[in-house]
Amino acid sequence: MRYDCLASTNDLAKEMAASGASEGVALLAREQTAGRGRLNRSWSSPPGEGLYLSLILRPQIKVAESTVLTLAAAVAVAETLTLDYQVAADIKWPNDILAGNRKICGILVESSIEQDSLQYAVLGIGVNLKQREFPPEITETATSLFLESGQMIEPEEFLPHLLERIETWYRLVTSAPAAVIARWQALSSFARDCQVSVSSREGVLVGTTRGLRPTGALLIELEDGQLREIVSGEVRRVCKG
Ligand code: BT5
Repeated sequence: MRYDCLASTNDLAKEMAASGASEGVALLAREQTAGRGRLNRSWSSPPGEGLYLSLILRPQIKVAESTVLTLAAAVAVAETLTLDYQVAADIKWPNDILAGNRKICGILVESSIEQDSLQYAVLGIGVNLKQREFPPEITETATSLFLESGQMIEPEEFLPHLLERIETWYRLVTSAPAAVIARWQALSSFARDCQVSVSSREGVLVGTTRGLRPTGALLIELEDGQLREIVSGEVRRVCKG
């Protein structure tokens, strides 16, 4: 379903999912006036410049496995950029796609939980495609497909490539989650031996990444050798690992 302007494709997708919309419904907006990131941060969504997509999914997975869904989406976006558009993409745990060390895509998975399982998940993906410049607060940290490669790609042109790769990786979330984890680790320079700081509600941890757990949690080895599993938080590279 295509819309000219929505507040947030994720908001409408959640409403539709809650009223019974079936798996696979895709919402695309040319512009978002209240595009969202995690923790209600905003997602800059100027008209026609980026892809603003939400997919309604009904995966048969436990709540504890839902991080793998985010990782699968990140793999799909990174492969689309790298293999279909020759833009070297990196993945920062769990949900940022970077190009040239700047953010080119953000992913926001929002789920509705019933007992211990997911009733539905809305997979929201924002990809910067045609931007030549960004609002002041993100000029230093954001980039677009155009800025990285000189290619002016329309959202409608990018969409089928992305959907095909999402389909492939989404199937594996339930049938072979280990394959998703392995591919994510192969595509991310943050997966192993990378010195990072992780900020979360519990404070800031500094350590070295030691790969992902089967649930998608990030393993960090602290300076005293202790291993910690990170299930949510903001990861920053401390220096090149
Ligand atoms: C994300 O959150 O990266 C998830 C973004 C998901 C956006 C999609 S668009 C379709 C769907 N509908 C929605 O309403 N949302 C989804 P987070 O990790 O919290 O990062 C947010 C931060 O990224 C902001 O605080 C800014 O610093 C930065 N940012 C905002 N807009 C950006 C952009 N267009 N490009 C790069 N960085 C951006």
